[in-house]
Amino acid sequence: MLQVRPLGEKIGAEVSGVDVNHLDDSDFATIYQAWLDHNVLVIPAQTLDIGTYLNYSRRFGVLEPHPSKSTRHPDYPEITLLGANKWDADGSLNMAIYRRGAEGWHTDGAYDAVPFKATQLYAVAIPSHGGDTLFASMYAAYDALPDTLKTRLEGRMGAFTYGGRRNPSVLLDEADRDWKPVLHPIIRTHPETGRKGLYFDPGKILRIEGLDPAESDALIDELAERMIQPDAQYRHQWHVGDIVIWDNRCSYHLAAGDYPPEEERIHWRVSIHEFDHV
Ligand SMILES: O=C(O)CCC(=O)C(=O)O
Ligand SMILES: [Fe+2]
Repeated sequence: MLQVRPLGEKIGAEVSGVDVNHLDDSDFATIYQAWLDHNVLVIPAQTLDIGTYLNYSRRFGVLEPHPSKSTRHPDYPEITLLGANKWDADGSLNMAIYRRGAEGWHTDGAYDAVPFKATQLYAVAIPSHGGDTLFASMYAAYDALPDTLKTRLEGRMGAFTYGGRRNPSVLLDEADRDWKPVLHPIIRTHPETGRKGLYFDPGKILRIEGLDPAESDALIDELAERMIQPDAQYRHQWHVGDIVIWDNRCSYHLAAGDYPPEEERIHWRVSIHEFDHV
């Protein structure tokens, strides 16, 4: 019997009693609603091959290959391999691969005109310790903003790009590094739940439109301090066979980036867009 158990007070839930290879529409609808309600959904102990994983992922939306071409699966471009090929030819640890997602709290896809709705990971190999993923709620970040800041941000757009104010990411091919900034409202209404969240990513935002550069930088620093609410976090400790899906429209996440590098930590990762994405 399918059961949904909340993991944190304001974020995270675990689904048990299912095999995602054999899910009828009604059970999938329960899973989808639980995901909307809890932002991050964990389904442990699943046995999948790439084909069945892709089929299950497509029930959430349209899969698109990640812009980082070098980390795509060679035969399945929609799959990004996390943690694969982390040793460079000279034997040194490639930090961009080992610490992917660990440089700061972020939301995936803010560099796209329409950010992808979800990211889903399936755990293929997990180290003996370390390597957790942390999640936090954008709804809670918005709710906790002082009213003066809510008013100041209402209607303001942020300009986002891959790599943000730092140098372009080394995970991109040279030819893909000239990224055109896109605009998103900083206070974003979730298209399915109708709830407001603080849509923000300190590593991808370039500026807040309409402010002078110093004011924009100061506000970005202030928002970075306000993203994470202690009572609206969930920390996932991985096991092989876990599927975890998060909603990039209402949550932030961070890879702990601290596992023993000589051990394997491999995930199959997919980016999931809205069904009407073109
Ligand atoms: O490896 C992880 O724990 C998460 C990495 C990440 O940020 C991502 O896949 O978007
Ligand atoms: Fe990420």
